[in-house]
Amino acid sequence: MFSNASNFVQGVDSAFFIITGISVFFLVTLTATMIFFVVKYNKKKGKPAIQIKDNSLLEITWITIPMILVLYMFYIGWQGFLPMRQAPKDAMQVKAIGSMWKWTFEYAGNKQSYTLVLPINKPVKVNLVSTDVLHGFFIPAFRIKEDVVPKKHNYSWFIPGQLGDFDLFCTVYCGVSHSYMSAIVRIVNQQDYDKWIAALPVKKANTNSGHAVLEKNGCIACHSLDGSKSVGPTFKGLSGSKVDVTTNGAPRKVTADDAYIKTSIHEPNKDVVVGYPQGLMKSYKGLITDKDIEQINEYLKTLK
Ligand code: HEC
Ligand SMILES: [Cu+2]
Repeated sequence: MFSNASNFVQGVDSAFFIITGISVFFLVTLTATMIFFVVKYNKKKGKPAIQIKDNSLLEITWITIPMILVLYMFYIGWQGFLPMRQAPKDAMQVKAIGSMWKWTFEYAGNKQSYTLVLPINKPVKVNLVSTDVLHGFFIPAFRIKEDVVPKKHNYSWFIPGQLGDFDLFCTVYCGVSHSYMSAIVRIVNQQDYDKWIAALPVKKANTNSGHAVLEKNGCIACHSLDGSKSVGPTFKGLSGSKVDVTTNGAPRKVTADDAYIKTSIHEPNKDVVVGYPQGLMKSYKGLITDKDIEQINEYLKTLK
């Protein structure tokens, strides 16, 4: 249907090239005229300078022409932009969740993926959700860029027009590992898509309330539950274990009991786990209730 990677490529590119063309035209002609005048009316040639007053025709011209040009630039930009905010009602719906520092995509039927796989030539509406801070949903090849704002429902939509893998980036500096916050958008045939989505496992709902607290507060973005090393130490086996920490610059060993975990949440920089940087985790004091911390502790005890 389209020879472009998405239905927005043409509108964005023509606005870009026309505005660049007008800018280059003025840069070249104004610079050339300036150089020409500097030479032609050079003081050394002995022509005296004269004062020119009021020239209505000239003034009207230099107001009208730039105004038309600027309005024209606005018009073509607006034309490229308008369709981006009018998602078709029958578009397929996907949720893109931005969190420090990864993208997660949720499909109908509670299926979840870290690659955004989509069928070609089918309109898709991507609902943008952030679990923590401001992120930016950017697919350069599709000419799509939209803010992902916490507590606000934003969206983007497009029709993929080319098979293949495309880059998706976060454009908003969202913390230390912002540069790792990228994902792949994979455009496939309808049959391949149907096969892929059928094989994608349904996300098991974890009904544990402690787990819900960790998820709601974005802790899982930095702490894994399965033993793998992430931005912060894993939660697996943490409860009751011996942890090497640095307190006020001095190394010591502590037991990860309920009190230690509470302190780690309230004052993460007090006991810094060896091998991890200080200052990465913010204090959750006043953000998480004592009751929630109790639930976290109960849950961590189950992660053996
Ligand atoms: C931005 C990443 C990040 C987020 C989000 C984060 N943490 Fe951390 N956390 C760290 C890092 C890095 C450390 C290790 C350095 C330190 O001790 O300060 C750590 C240490 C800890 C420790 C001590 C772990 C150990 O092995 O001794 C606990 C407990 C903890 N975090 C709980 C939480 C909880 C609960 C949340 C959510 C409310 C959370 N963290 C959110 C990065 C994060
Ligand atoms: Cu981000």
